[in-house]
Amino acid sequence: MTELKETVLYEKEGSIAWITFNRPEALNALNTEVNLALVDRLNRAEADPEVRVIILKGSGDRAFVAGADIKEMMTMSSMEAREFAIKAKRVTDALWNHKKPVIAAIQGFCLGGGLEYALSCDLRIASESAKFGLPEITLGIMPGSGGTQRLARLIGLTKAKELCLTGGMIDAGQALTLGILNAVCPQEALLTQAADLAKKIASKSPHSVTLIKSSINKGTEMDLESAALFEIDCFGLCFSTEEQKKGMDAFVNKSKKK
Ligand code: CO8
Repeated sequence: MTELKETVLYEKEGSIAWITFNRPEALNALNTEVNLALVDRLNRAEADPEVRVIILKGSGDRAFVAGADIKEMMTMSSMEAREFAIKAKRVTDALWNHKKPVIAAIQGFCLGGGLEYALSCDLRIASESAKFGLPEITLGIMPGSGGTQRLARLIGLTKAKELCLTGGMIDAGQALTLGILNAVCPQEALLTQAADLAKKIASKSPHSVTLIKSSINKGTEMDLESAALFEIDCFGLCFSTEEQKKGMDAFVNKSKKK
């Protein structure tokens, strides 16, 4: 249990939960222990009503995550590799379906499983030094944690295929242009910029935030008609909240005072 605590750190600062991959000696490579610990930390953030936004980052300044742990995967049988990827899917599901938005703050290498986890977050900010890629093909394997799916859905088939089939890396500027990133900033500003974004979101209605995330993530997986109806249900639900009453009351009463 002590081990689990060390490979993924959890710190709460006001409304922000900072979750940190903590294997800098292995460029924060994802092994089974990290995957289990990460789900544990995400569950903890979900259960804490004070936490409104999560920021995911890597320790050290060389990597967010340089991929799944190749040393652990090297001797896996086919069935073990499948099991490993199923455990990783629990992480991407936990990020994607989390009630609270998750921001990936990325410095250095963001490769393979690291990029796949970042793609399962809601927003991504990177330092100018960040490097992105899906190098699995150079190891004789392929992305197994949503890389061929989430990346293609996010940036389109053409560039997603290029990245998956060449295994090449792109820099932060290219990732921004492709729509993988929300913003790029100098390394020293990365955590402050991520925290500022988190605070901006944390100042908004938590129910609206959850419903918007859910409407976008679930709706974009449906046909347009079903998605529009799902959005309508989410919209209606907003009217059951205190924030709707307060928000509209503040607007109307302010207008009356003018
Ligand atoms: N796995 C295990 N160890 C790693 C990994 C990794 N992915 N990446 C780096 N390390 C270790 C190195 O072995 C080294 O350790 P040691 O000092 O004990 O030899 C240490 O980190 C530092 O790395 P380097 O010495 O290699 O540093 P360099 O600056 O020379 O190179 C690179 C940096 C280019 C990032 C290089 O380390 C590299 O190419 N790493 C591998 C990148 C890669 O191929 N990633 C994809 C892995 S496969 C994958 O992610 C599949 C996901 C499938 C779904 C499952 C998700 C959990």
